[in-house]
Amino acid sequence: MLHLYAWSTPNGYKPLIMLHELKAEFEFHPVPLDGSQKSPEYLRINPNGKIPALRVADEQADKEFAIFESGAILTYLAEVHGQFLPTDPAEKSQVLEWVFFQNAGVGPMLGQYGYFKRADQTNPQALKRYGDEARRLLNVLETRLKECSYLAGEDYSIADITTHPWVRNLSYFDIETGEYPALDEWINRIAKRPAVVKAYATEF
Ligand SMILES: N[C@@H](CCC(=O)N[C@@H](CS)C(=O)NCC(=O)O)C(=O)O
Repeated sequence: MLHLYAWSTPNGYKPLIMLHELKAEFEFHPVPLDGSQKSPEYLRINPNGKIPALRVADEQADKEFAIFESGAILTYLAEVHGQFLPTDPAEKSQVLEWVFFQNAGVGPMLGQYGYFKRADQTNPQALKRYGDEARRLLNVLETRLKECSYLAGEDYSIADITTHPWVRNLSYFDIETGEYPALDEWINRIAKRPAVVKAYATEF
C-alpha cells in the first residue's frame, strides 16, 4: 500500500499527478502547512519537514520505508511501474536532466520569486535577482519546447510531471504566458490529461 503525504502546492501536486497517471491505489494523507509538516510524527516520515512524502508499506515482503524529495518519489514510482522513465541509461539521463533542472532550478527560483513578489515586498534586490533568474529558466524551457513535444523529447515523462505544477500559473508571478508561446502550448496540453485534471481537482 502506498501512502501519500501532500498538500495543495506545486510540489504536492507532482506525486498526485504521477499516482493518477499510473492509476495506482494509494491512501492520501493531507498535511496542511500550518506546522503539521514539522510535527514529530511527520518528521519520522520526512526528516526535512516538508511535503511531499511517500510511505511504502509492503505487507507481503514485511517491508516499510518512506521517501522524501519529490524527484526521488517520482523516480521510485516510475521505476516500479516501468512508466514515464526509460531504463536505457542514455535515454534515462535525458529525462533526469530535466527532473534535476526543475528540482534544483525552476522550483527554488520561482518559489523565491513568488515569496518576494507576494509575501515580502520590502526587498527589491531579491525580487530582481529571483525574477531575472526565473525568467531565464522559463526561457530555457521555452527553447526546449520549441524543439520537441515534451521536455525529454517526444515522450511524456516524469520531467513533464515535475515541471507542470510549477509553471501552470505564471500569472501568479505577473508573467504573461504570451512571452513563452511554446511553453504556454505545453502547459495547456498537459493540463488536459485526465490524470492531471484529476490531481488538480483534489480536495484538501
Ligand atoms: N525539494 C523538495 C521541496 C519540498 C517543498 O519545498 N515543499 C514545500 C511545499 S511546496 C513545503 O513543504 N513547505 C513547508 C515548509 O517549508 O515548512 C521536494 O521537491 O520535495
